[in-house]
Formats: sequence, C-alpha cells, structure tokens
Amino acid sequence: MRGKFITIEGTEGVGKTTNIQFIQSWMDKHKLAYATTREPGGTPLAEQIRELLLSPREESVSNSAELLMVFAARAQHIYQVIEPSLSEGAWVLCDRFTDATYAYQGAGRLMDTGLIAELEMMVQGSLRPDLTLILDIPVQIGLKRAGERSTPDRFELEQVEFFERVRSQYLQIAKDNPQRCVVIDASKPLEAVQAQIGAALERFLESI
Ligand code: Z5A
Repeated sequence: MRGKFITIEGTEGVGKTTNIQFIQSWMDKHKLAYATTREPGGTPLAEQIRELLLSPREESVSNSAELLMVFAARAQHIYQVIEPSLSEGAWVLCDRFTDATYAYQGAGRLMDTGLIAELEMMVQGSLRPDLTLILDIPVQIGLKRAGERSTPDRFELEQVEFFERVRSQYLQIAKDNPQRCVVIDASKPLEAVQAQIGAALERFLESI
C-alpha cells in the first residue's frame, strides 16, 4: 500500500523542528515505516538550492528567481525522495511543502498564485499531502523564538507585515482545505501543542 504524505507548516519559530521529533516518536509507536525530510532541501542538489535561497546576500533576488529555485528543489526532492518512499509504502514526514510557496511567495512576496498553481501542476502532477499540520502562533512570538535560536536567514530579515501575510495565508489554506489541514495552536506550552498534534494524528490514522 502507498505511504501517506504528511507535511508540517507555519511561520518562523513556530516549533516545526521541535515537534517533528514528537511525530517521529508517534510513528515509531505505531510501527510505521517513514522518511523524514524537509523543503527546501531533502536531497544533495535540493540542499544546495536551499543554501542559495536562504543565504543573505548583497544582490537583491528577483521574486521569479526565488520561486523557480523553490520549485527546482521540489522537483528533485519529489523525484529522488518523496515519490520513491511513498511508492515503497513508507510514510513521508516533510517539514514544509507547497503550502509554504503559497504563503511565502504568494502572500509574502505578493506573487501571482495562478503562476504558483501552474508550477505546482507541472512539478507535482496530482501529488498533494494527505495531512497538513499548520502550527499557528502570533508572528511576534515566533520571531522572538526564532531569533533566540539562530542568526536570521534571508527570509527572517523580512518585516513583520510580510510574516503577517504569510500567517493569514496559512489560515486561509486551512479554511479552504478542511479535510487535509489541521491548525494547531502552537503558542501553548510544548506538552499542550503535542497533545493537539497527537490527537490530529490519531484521527488521521482512524480515517484511513
Ligand atoms: N520557504 C519558502 O519561501 N517557500 C517554500 O516553498 C518553502 C520554504 C518550502 C526555510 O524554512 C525558509 O524557506 C522559510 C520559508 C522558506 N523561511 N524562513 N526562514 P525552515 O522551515 O527551514 O525555517 P524556519 O521557518 O525558519 O523554521 P525554524 O526556524 O527551523 O523554526 P521551527 O522549526 O518552526 O521552530 P523550532 O526550531 O522547532 O523552534 C524554535 C524555538 O522555539 C526553539 O528554541 C524551540 O525550543 C522553541 N519552542 C518550540 N516550541 C515551543 C513551545 N511550544 N513553547 C516555547 N518554546 C518553543
């Protein structure tokens, strides 16, 4: 049987990395075979593109160049990791996927979402996540958490309004795709966040 494709999304510092460890333990407990990966990245080529995308630089990066790099990395990632894993029956747990493109390039950079949809179709065909956990917190709290943890990448140098648009877009995606998306209140203490994630995963498992 084909594996399930689970993505985890949210604005900066929302706790994706922290909670992925919790999801891995949940999958171990349920004896599921899985691969954990991330976007941009997940293969040597895609990780190189990630580096290009995230490094702060003097040269201003055009929105189109950014969008095409995101999808170039994604094409390689799907080809090399996501499709083979799903076909072998493994679940794929992915830190960000195309919802991030609608949120960051679409809402954040104010790019044409029709263009994103065309690239999505070209690169993914019918591939879509089966379950998406959208971790949600007020932008300022996330930026504070992210700032305390590491030096800012090229995206983290953006203004608060940029991240407000990203957050609104994620909430809109959740509204538009209630079958696939679950919004998690990530402003709560970690144990409470993980209780919500655990409940969402159990519901998903029961539904399949
Ligand atoms: N990007 C894009 O533009 N278009 C696309 O299509 C895709 C991506 C796929 C890299 O993503 C960038 O790529 C991203 C958008 C762009 N923008 N940026 N930057 P990333 O996911 O690798 O990077 P990130 O969003 O910055 O994630 P992050 O910094 O790794 O944060 P996180 O994984 O969500 O959070 P964390 O490291 O787990 O937690 C942050 C801190 O908060 C840490 O100290 C934790 O201990 C703490 N934490 C976590 N949970 C809690 C709770 N509940 N309470 C208190 N403290 C907590």
